[in-house]
Amino acid sequence: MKTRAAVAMEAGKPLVIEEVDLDGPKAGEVLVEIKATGVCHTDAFTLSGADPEGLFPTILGHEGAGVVLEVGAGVTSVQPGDHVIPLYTPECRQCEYCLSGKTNLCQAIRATQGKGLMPDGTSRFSLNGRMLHHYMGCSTFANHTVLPEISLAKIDPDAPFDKVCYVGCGVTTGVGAVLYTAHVEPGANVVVFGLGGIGLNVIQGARMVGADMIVGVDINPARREMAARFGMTHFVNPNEIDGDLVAHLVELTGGGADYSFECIGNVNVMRAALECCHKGWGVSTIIGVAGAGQEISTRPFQLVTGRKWQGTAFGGARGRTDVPKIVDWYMKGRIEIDPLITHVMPLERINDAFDLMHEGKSIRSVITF
Ligand code: NAD
Ligand code: AHE
Ligand code: ZN
Repeated sequence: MKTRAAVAMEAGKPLVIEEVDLDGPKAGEVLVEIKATGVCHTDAFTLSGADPEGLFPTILGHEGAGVVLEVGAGVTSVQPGDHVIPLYTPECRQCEYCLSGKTNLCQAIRATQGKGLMPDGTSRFSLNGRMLHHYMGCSTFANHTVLPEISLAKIDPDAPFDKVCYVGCGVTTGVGAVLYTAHVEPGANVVVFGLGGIGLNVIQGARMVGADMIVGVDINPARREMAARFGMTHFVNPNEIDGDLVAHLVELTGGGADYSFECIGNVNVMRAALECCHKGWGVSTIIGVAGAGQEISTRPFQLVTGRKWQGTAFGGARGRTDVPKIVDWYMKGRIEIDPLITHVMPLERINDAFDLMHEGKSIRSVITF
């Protein structure tokens, strides 16, 4: 079939809207009509050329929601008409990783996914006879896409696509990092670096579990109002304080953060996020994705004296199990999504969504088909 897609022909260039060719689902695969997709900073990161796994030409996008149109042979867990969220972290429930109960990082199809291919090693997308790569196993910047069955979470059919697409990455990553990775407890002091599409969801996760002090750190003063609405109790703009940021945060939190989260992808900020943690027990969680060749560093003494450094992908959420629950939390009003979606636009304007992100004017832009 033909479908409309925003194609990334090469790194650093605007996306191009094209009628692309899409082959139907093979065994174990599912054809999904994408109804809406968010634009995450990770899409911009890969488009920039900084992603070691970035492959071109490709159809980016990994934060979508849509409807199952057709299933391939052997597919049993979804059927045409089901409403679904594509999962860049699948959940096969059979691999060593899934069965460990220790991680959400299902590895069943990770190798081919990282090569921009379906599990059989081929692509379903092409343009004028030239193969287009899939992206993060999702490619939601296309009106139709094909995914493995294990990469789909079936959700409440009443959930609005243009809101819950955000559960496909940002909401789950932020809220999940608090709940499933850091296990923040009531009364804890939390410091969140970067108050964008991910950090604001960390803030609402921290509020949800009953954190006491929730400190937000951002160089964009415009983030303050939204963060306060989502539960931030104190705002710190690194450009507006006297002296050292880490010392300022340690003093503000009365000895250091119980939990900190880096939601930017800046390795210098990652160090500050670790070092502002409380001696003896503070835990810092890296969410931000840093470019090729970048490395983190600190004095090992920071760890010797009891701080812990960890990271999280997709908030530690097990996609097929946890994503439907997070959609239900939204439907019951336990989490908010609507105010974070600051811009909605058609596919033809997708490059504006990237511009708004880079200019710090949007929190989440959503593309509707
Ligand atoms: P975003 O652009 O919406 O937000 C980034 C925020 O960081 C902005 O508010 C910006 O003003 C702020 N910022 C930039 N430099 C700063 C600095 N030096 N100090 C303080 N604040 C600063 O991006 P996003 O969509 O929220 O994504 C954030 C990061 O998380 C990206 O690196 C993205 O790739 C990554 N990410 C990771 C996962 C995961 O599973 N680990 C999932 C989604 C996104
Ligand atoms: N491909 C990059 C890393 C990108 C990355 O870390 N991706 C996160 C999700 S970001 C979503 O917005 C992730 O899930 N990582 C785990 C994984 O298996 O990819 C690189 O550095 O090579
Ligand atoms: Zn993302």
